[in-house]
Amino acid sequence: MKNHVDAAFHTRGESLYVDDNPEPAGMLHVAVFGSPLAHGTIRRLDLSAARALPGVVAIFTAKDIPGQNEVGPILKGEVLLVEELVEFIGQPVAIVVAETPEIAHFGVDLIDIEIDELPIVVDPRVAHANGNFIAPPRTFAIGDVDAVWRDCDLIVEGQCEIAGQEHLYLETQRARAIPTEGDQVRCYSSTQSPYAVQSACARICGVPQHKIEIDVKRLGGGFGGKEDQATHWACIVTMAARLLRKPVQIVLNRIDDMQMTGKRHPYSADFKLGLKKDGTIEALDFKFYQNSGAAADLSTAVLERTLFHATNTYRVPNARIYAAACKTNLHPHTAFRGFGGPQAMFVMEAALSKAAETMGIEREELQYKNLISDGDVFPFGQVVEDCQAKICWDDAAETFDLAGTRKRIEEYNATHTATKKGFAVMPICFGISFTKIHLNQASSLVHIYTDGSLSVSTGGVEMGQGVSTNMAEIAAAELGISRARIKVESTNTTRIANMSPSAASATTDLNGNATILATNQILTRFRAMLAPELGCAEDAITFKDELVYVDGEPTEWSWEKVVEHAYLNRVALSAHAFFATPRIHFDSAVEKGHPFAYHVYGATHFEVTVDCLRGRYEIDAVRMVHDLGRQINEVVDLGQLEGGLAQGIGWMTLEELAYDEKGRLLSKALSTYKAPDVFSSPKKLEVKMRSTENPAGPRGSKAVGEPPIMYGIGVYFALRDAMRAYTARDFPYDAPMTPERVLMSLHSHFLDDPNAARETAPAGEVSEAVAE
Ligand code: MTE
Ligand code: LUZ
Ligand code: MOS
Repeated sequence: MKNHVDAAFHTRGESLYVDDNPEPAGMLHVAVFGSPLAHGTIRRLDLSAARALPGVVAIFTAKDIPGQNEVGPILKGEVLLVEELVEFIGQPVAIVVAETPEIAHFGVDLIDIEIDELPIVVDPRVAHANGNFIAPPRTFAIGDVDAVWRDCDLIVEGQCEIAGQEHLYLETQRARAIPTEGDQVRCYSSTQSPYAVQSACARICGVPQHKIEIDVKRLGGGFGGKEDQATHWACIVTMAARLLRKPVQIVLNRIDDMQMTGKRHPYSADFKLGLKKDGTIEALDFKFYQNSGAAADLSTAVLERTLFHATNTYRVPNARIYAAACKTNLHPHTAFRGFGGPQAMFVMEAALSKAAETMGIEREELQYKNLISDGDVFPFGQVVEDCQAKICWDDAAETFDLAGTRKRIEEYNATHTATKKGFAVMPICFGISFTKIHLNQASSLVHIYTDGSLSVSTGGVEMGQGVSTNMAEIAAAELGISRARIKVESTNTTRIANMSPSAASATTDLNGNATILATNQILTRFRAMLAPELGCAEDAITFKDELVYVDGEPTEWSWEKVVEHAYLNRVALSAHAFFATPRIHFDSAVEKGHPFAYHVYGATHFEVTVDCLRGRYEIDAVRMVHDLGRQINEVVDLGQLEGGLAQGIGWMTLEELAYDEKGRLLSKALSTYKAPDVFSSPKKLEVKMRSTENPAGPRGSKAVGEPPIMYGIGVYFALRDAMRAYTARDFPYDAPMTPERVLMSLHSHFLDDPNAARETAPAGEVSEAVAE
């Protein structure tokens, strides 16, 4: 197996990030003054004390913006710096530029503000009742929901509260801007979206886009948090660099980063699910209340993916899915791995769970019975093709002995009263393609130098997910040469124009396909050049193992000889190519279409043990079968599967964003926000990577970035399964299932009725749990 191309640099600490390059002379530093209140109008802003601080070079507010004060990625109306109205705590109001970061932060502390407070809304249902939307709500529908309820043998209803999630990229938001000639600026940004940064910087500075160059070598993690929300910081330093004619850098500290930037959207949801006696799903009616935060950001696109994934991997002939982006006074929530899909799938799994509990059967019986297959239709009109849902489920059931596991757990639970084991299967089905159709485009620029080494530039941003490794693998395989010959360049707006964000798990698909087109242009030229030399037809020539083959027979033409020959004969050694995903379309007037190039599938088993007296639990085992198409690099894929799983488990079990009613984030440091670590990882992890051919992916591969996070939902239902083995009580479908929530779910009724405790927890059980 071959490593990630950055592996050696990373392990030696030699990888360079934005602020690791040597500081340009005279570089200045920025700290941001954010609103102390969540909603109100600024009455007075006093910058005089900060201005007087030695070492403070300038303070800028909205008035100083040379161009337009506008950074909205989809909908307009999102300001970079507050003009009068503040809408969330931490919203940037003024920027202090100083000789050192410390002085800049001192300067921020000296700013005085008075705000006339307005009513603060933090609950999406309240915003919904007030009609406070980011955009008009949307509904996806199929069949006739209202007509079929009467045919259902069982109808279950419920409500879910699903928490958000902090991205917690190791590298906080940062950018460095360097003025070049005239009013031009080069900006190094930790962004997933160099073109979004370029266009926003140009708008803020009031200059044409070609005056702004954005360069991105790599990110210390993005996870969606830098798909759009890296833009603001890059704009701030680019504007300051242009105004002051000096290099300017910003590096957010962790607390500012957590307070000022948005997270995974919390959702509140209502579900109603109708089934036949045999467990077949007849109908569902879901309502999603997305907590969008104070600005649109990407919320409408995230909401769209919630609508697309509400039925997860199940056949639902009659469905009505309503979703509203509700405006609240929290930081604008944004892209996060899965992009609204995970929240939707959680609700579907909760509805199935409630149905199974009501019917007195295992959840997996209902799941399996309703898995989609070829020819079924998603509520948005796309017909299921090349379906791997049952294949993955059956593979996991057999490989990991589903029946045996259930039996083992039943036996354990029959002989233990205070600790209980639980089990759940989490099947996933995730659509690949940006749901905004126009974003499904990419380009690639390939240069071959005369020594046979290559430089590959694409719009793909390396954020740890391995896109540079994949680009190198793809180019090497297409040209039939060693990966060692290839260098994948930084992502730069002067080499690749108008690139889409590196997101939607589609980066390798889009940029890999563009790279294949570029390398094929070069190979076509080589064939035309070599055919007369070799006295053969062009299509008899192939390239493999750094050699030219004719009709499958090796020749004496090595890669280096071909390249040198091309150069001397004035054959172009560079190519630029463009790729646009074929076939996809969507009509939002009727909410139907074929938005996804294909789907990714898998099924994962979770086995947990819960200490039902203390609320603590352990994840005994996670066993995954995941569908990857023809793999490009197994190490990269495994890293994505394990990393996504861990992140999903964290979201569902530990990570709790606490806000007060004033919209203040209480958990804004790693001392109060618990992230998953080696202790919360499953004690046993088995991963089976399924390799099949995917005609829609580059070299037959499938995207892998986001889907595995959704497996994490399984741990929630495994915990619930264990808790239900302890008590037949019902408890809400709210996430995350922290140990505290386990404890309170099992025992909080004792607070109302202390006698209940004695009835349900005999002395013997207590000593058993304490002994363990
Ligand atoms: N893996 C690492 N190590 N770091 C990241 O920031 N982001 C995730 C996923 N895996 C991320 C990651 C998200 S949100 C997405 S959309 C994809 O990677 C983006 O990359 P891809 O399109 O190449 O899969
Ligand atoms: N970003 C985006 C995404 O702009 N559109 C999408 O469909 C998407 N999907 C997943 C993650 N990011
Ligand atoms: Mo990922 S949420 O598409 O950056």
